[in-house]
Amino acid sequence: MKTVITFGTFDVFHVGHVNILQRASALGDTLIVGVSTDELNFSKKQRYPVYKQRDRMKIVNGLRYVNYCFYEESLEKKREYILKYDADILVMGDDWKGRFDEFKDICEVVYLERTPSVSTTQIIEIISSDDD
Ligand code: C2G
Repeated sequence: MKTVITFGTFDVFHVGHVNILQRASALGDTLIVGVSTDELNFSKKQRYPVYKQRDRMKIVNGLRYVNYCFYEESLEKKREYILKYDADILVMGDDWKGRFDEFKDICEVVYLERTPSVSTTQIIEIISSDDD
């Protein structure tokens, strides 16, 4: 039995998010997802997500590919989370390529190709430009 773990904000949930979760789940038997907290996001991007963490978690948790979700409270805790959930494979989109190679001593690290032409930032820009 293989456990896969992945992390993300999953704000303004879109097809790129579904694709990576679907492909991550296909690599193992159980998919565990760390959903970034609102505070973690603020510290990373200097803005709060559009959707609050509770709603982002509910959306991700509602997908049939996802077995379990938890809040990712700090980027520095990745090793702790991987060990806690006994993950065999860490999956991230290739925008993070190389950034998590340090965990290769405790699990397999796989970077999957991002879905082209869709991003939360781009959706926010389209919606806000419609308001003008
Ligand atoms: N993603 C993708 N294709 C897109 C957009 C996103 O494959 N068009 C992937 C990203 O590569 C990531 C996941 O979807 O693996 C979640 O993306 P984000 O919500 O943007 O996550 P991010 O803010 O990068 O948070 O600890 C790491 C962070 O929590 C990751």
